[in-house]
Amino acid sequence: MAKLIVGALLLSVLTGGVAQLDMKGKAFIFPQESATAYVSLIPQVKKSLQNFTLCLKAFTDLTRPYSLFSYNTKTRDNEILLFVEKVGEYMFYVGNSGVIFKAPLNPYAPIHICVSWESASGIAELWLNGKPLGRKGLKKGYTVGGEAKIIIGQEQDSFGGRFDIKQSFVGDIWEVAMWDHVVPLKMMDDGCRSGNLINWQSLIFEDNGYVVTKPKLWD
Ligand SMILES: *[C@@H]1O[C@H](CO)[C@@H](O)[C@H](O)[C@H]1NC(C)=O
Ligand SMILES: [Ca+2]
Repeated sequence: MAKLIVGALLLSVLTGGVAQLDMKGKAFIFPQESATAYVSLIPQVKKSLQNFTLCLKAFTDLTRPYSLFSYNTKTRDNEILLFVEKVGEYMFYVGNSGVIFKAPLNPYAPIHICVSWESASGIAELWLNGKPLGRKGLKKGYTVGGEAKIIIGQEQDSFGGRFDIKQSFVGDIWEVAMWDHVVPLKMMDDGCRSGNLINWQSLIFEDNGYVVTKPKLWD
């Protein structure tokens, strides 16, 4: 009985709207264009990063620019940002510098996107749907700050705010995972849920505005 109660407590709200949940099989839906709907993801460990890997799955039919993942620190905008400029053009920012990866056009299909970055070489590698889109270099020698606001659904132009409705995400996002090291993306076919910074199966988050959680529609 005691164990059951502790389990139930862990699954419920922790503090101030922050929840920790196993999101396996579920997705966040951002059902309407807005400048107010977003999910704030809280990492399992707060630390600065010399290397990282980030994966997520998403579906949208937007053709305008939108943000997939926005990580800002107090002092730097776009510390980590995954942004779609237009259909098939993925912008990846570290320390407010960006590189672009161009994908074969396949609009209106769900995507599985993974990106890694290594400070020592500055090499960023981006994979889409299990296929590499190449490697580019940025911010060699840089360290990503650890005191961050991590937001999906909106693009931050300040620390946790200044959203632009015209960069908001409309659609589904699921299986977000983040690691504090470079994970070989070749192996990322299905192991996309248990990052040591963001773990979809033990997700610490706070949703704001019109965000709905439902069973995922796609693998
Ligand atoms: C980052 O990766 C490099 C290898 O590219 C490694 O030498 C270094 O120790 C890593 N840094 C951290 C903080 O894990
Ligand atoms: Ca920004």
